[in-house]
Amino acid sequence: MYSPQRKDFVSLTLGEQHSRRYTNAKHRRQSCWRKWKQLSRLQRSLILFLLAFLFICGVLSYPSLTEQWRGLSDRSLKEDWVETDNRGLRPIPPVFIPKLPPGVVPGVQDIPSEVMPEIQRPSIPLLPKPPAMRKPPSKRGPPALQKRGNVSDWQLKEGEEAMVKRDEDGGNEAKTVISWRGAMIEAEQGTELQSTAHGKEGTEADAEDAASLKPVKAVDHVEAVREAFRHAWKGYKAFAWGHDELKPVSKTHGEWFGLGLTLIDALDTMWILGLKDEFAEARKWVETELSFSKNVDVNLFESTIRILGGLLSTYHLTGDTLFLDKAKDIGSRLMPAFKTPSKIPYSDVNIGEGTAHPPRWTTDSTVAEVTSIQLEFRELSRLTKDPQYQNAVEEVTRQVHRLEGKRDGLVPMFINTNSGKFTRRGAFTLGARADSYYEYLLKQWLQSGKKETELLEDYLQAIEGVRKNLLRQTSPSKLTFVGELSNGRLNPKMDHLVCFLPGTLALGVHNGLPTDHMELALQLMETCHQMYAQMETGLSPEIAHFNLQSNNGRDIDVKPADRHNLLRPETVESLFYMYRFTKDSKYRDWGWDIMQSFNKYTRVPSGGYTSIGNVRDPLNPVPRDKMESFFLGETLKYLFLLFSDDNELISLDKYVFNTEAHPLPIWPSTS
Ligand code: DMJ
Repeated sequence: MYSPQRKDFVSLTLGEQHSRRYTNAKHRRQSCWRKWKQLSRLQRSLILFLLAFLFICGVLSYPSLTEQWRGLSDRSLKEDWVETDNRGLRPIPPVFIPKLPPGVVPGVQDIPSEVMPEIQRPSIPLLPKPPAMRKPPSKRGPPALQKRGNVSDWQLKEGEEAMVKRDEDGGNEAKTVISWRGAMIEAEQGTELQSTAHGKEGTEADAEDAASLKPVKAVDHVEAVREAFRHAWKGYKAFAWGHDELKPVSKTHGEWFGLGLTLIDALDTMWILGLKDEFAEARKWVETELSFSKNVDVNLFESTIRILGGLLSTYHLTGDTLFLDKAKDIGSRLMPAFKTPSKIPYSDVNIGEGTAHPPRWTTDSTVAEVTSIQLEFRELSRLTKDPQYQNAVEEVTRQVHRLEGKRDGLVPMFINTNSGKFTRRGAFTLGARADSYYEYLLKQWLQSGKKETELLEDYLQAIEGVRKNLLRQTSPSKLTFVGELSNGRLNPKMDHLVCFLPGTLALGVHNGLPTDHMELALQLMETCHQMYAQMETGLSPEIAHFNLQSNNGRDIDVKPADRHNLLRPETVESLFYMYRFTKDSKYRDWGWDIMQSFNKYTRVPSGGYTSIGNVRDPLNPVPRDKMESFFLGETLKYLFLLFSDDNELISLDKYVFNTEAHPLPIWPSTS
């Protein structure tokens, strides 16, 4: 019953619609034709003439029109590129852009702060137009195997650091090109064969800088380190003088404790490098400006190893009592940290108020932190003849020595300041939070003349604990590494921090410990070297993951979150020890490769060196705009000592380096 009706209804409706449309169109065509016919001959001729004229004009102007259209679409593409690849940063409106000298590519640091609105002051420079580019060459494998200078192959022009931002896993497909004026990217910017001056900003300072970057002979590596120090110091002096850290890309400073951390950390380095003028200026600042009478929270460990350690070592090297007085001042101000129920110190001290406290979220302290302040406080007691410092830190050593919860001499990472016991047991590492516990067992034993056998026993047991629980070899190349243990399961990852271990092991062997420690040191040194050599920038990541599967090709893998490099010293520190003890020149070669990579990927033209965010991308290493104080305190010092032929320069039979590379004397046997 219903079907025929529905069918009729539908076909009727469609027919109506179709016929109406058809009729209308036909009707319109008919009325146009009728109107045309109604026009006079003259009118029709005029219209035809006009149409013909318009057609000819159109044909003649076509090329220039298309040119404009092409220009328009190119511009919008470029604008899109700036929007998307600027990581959310908008281009500076033209009204804010000051006139720059010809040839200067504007970057963020070129824009005076008074005309730069806050919102437009990013830590990464603003991106100028993309250059025409060729597809970049594939860069895989150790830098030594790569053709040097291939950044320049497709660089736009001198003065512009053109880079291709590649996909996260290091693939080499070109996505975007960015021009970056942060850390140094110029081809062959290394100190070895420095043939071109950067000097892009055309300033006097840059001209000076270019002069200081004259070519150096490959053998003259100590001079190259001095030059690197001067360059870093130039940035610190210009933009961060008296502050904790230089932010070299944004040309400003960062504050941690507000105590001139970089300056103090660098004092003995300047002395060792023979940089007298720089040292004299810094000394003046310590004399006239440095005050610890400040209402400020400082971290006990960091201020002990960097400030107390730096002042004590500078006192020893120079004999200048100014530094001893300052050391006494900061040392006594740190003592409230030990006033805890267990005598295991709190992590933080207010050096102005004389109060101390743990972090807000826990009453735990870090094991490495409470066990790596002993060299400094013991030395302070020896110099001042006041036993309170030594007593406080040795109480911590005694407690940790007899504490339950170790695994074959390996310590957990946390200790509670109320109970004095290890907490969060079950995780064991030679990396962050435990590293310098092991280092200071050996070094305290050396400091006091190899008499404290309990320290030695703890050290030897811990190394056996490492062998038994943490040591593995990678596939396919059999690189030895120290993994981490978490509730009985081995995690095949190693912090760059662990690279202190080859040097410490070698130091032990030099002082009569088992020779198989040296075998382990040699193997671990090779692994730490590979952590640099296998990265595209020649710089190590913060953390490396190692391959244990026999079917997989790469020994070392780096997770995206671990790709940064903070200019850390541990590998060059170990290279220094290994070279001193073996005289094998390969350690110098490895150190030199690292030095060149620092110059190539982390050097900032206006002064200073910066941490970077991605060691796997030489085309965009991502400057993090921070020069850690240990770059001057440790990294450059160890590099200098590695290249120096003078074995008596900080003799390892007379000095023991604290964990921030500040040499403290080995006590004479009578003291
Ligand atoms: C330095 O402060 C010290 O070397 C410390 O022992 C570990 N961390 C940094 C360097 O990486």
